[in-house]
Amino acid sequence: MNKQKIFQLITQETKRQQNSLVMIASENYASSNVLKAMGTPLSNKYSEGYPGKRYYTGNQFIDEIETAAQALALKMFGLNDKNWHANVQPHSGSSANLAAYLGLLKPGDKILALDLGAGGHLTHGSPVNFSGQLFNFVHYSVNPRTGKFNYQEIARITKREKPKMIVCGATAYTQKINFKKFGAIAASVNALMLADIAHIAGLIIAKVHPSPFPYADVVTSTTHKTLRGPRSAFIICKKTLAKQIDRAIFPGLQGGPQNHITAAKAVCFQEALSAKFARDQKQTVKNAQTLAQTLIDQGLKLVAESTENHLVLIDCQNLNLSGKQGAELLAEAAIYTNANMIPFDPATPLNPSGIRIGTPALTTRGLKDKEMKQIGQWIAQILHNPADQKLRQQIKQKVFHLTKKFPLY
Ligand code: DSN
Repeated sequence: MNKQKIFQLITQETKRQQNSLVMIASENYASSNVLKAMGTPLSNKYSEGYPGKRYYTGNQFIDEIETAAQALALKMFGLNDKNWHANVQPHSGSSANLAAYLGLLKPGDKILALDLGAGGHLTHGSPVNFSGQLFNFVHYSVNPRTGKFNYQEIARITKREKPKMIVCGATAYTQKINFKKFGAIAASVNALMLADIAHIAGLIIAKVHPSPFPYADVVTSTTHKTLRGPRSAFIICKKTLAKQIDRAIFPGLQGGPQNHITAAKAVCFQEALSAKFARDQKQTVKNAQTLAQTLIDQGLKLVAESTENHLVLIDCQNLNLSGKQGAELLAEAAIYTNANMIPFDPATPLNPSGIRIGTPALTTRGLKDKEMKQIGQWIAQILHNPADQKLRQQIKQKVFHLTKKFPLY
């Protein structure tokens, strides 16, 4: 395939994003300035090490950029650099989590985390992931009746298992996480607490979700979900753990940092301090709640029957289709979501019973309650009428008209 074809495909993908409803809960649109920072000659530079301690010369400007990104990372969460430390070099949420485990624990140590099927992440101890292969993970789940955390039960499991670390954070949990309670549970057995806030970082910064600070010892996050930055990650830890975390990232897991991405993170962190960002995060939750209510009104069943954050999880078990079939039908109408496990799912991860739907990307584009109601009705119509291909084509046309009103870039 030649270069021209690659650029053609980039244009086609950009158009797909423009002409469709991006409702994958972990996706968002980075700003033009974030994209601009990524496409710069900073990508050419090697900078193994940390600001002021590099293995290559010529890093005077890179040092300034990385130091600014570290300071902004702390500022977003209202933290000072006397007690807290930011490492902005992790390439992904997965490497951030692995660095936290490898930096603070020994292979084989016991870690308590949320079960993948109940909304946890692969790096929270799945047996097919390095986390599950290197560490002794035990899991908590949600209450089967409510779909929500039962903190007393988590405390009971903690007392029984005595883990060295507790991980709180999720990829498909629709309720607020009580980090204060998790902190007390971890302290009761002297365990470290890791908060993986990849999905909810933006909501926390805007104060529409409780903060994991000061309860967590270490916090990991991606930068491209509600936070709306480049595809990457960061770690914030207590200052006392800084050396262990820094060493785990470099030279432990990674080589040279991606300096163009570090610059894009600094731009994104600056944007996250704006009043507009905070307004958008509030609207993201409001949009998810409007969407949830519309879906319920249209006869669909939601896990936990509500949402308190940016996503809803449809339980397809009473419909005549699996979550995967449902997500594929929605995609035919240019509504992009993903099939997802629901708690205690009797189906398999490849063909699970749930559909996860998020509002961050559409909120960034400016869609509000009125549009959410309309989209909720389209989603319900499609899921209630899986045999009606004409309906999906009609809705696709309507989606196209709607998206034209909310241009990208
Ligand atoms: N893939 C991300 C998500 O969709 O939640 C988590 O890594």
